[in-house]
Amino acid sequence: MNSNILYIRMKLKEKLDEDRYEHTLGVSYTAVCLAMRYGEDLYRAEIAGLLHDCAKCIPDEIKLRKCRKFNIGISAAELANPSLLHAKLGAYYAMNKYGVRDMEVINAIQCHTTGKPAMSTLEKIIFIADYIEPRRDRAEDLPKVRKMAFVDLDRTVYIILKDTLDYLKKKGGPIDPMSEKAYRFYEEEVNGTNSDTAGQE
Ligand code: DGI
Ligand code: FE
Ligand code: FE
Repeated sequence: MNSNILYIRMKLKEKLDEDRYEHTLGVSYTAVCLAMRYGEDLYRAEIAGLLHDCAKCIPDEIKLRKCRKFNIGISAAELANPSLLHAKLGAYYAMNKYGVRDMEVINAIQCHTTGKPAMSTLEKIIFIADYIEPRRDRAEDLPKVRKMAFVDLDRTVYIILKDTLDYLKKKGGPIDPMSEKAYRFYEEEVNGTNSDTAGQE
């Protein structure tokens, strides 16, 4: 087995609580399965899945402090809900603490919580794997979404964004404008036409 993967797992076991570590393994293996289905590099998917939540268990106050220290921009939505910063801070740590040089992997970690318009295949895979991995039990429609993930990546991204925004609106929490942008993009992608990406996949 690749020593890099073993090293990353060992470090994550120290940094994450037990449930988060289990979730991390679930995302990693689910991402690998999706990579098999969609012809993406398996190693990249495994590494991105392992590291996507590497900054999740850092207390919010420290997340804010670290982001300021490392000059990571904090948006209004992130200031209102610093938990969102685990994605950007996680991307920073993946690069600077875990030695990841592959920008595709870094980008997939960075956008895994909100999504973004026109995601790459790897970015979509990590975004989806985070939602459907076996330990997840949050959403009611998981069986449908799990099946859909192996049929149509864009439609699955759209359903997840829609469900997440519906949930956040019901809950009354602040919504990151990037989630809204991503939703509008994939709504158009699935239900209409996006001229800049038409014909992809
Ligand atoms: O880190 P995980 O729990 O594995 O999953 P995640 O990174 O997708 O984070 C999930 C949380 O993020 C969930 O409670 C919904 C929330 N979230 C996603 N998009 C937004 C958001 N929260 C806010 N405030 N605004 C968003 O746009
Ligand atoms: Fe996360
Ligand atoms: Fe996660």
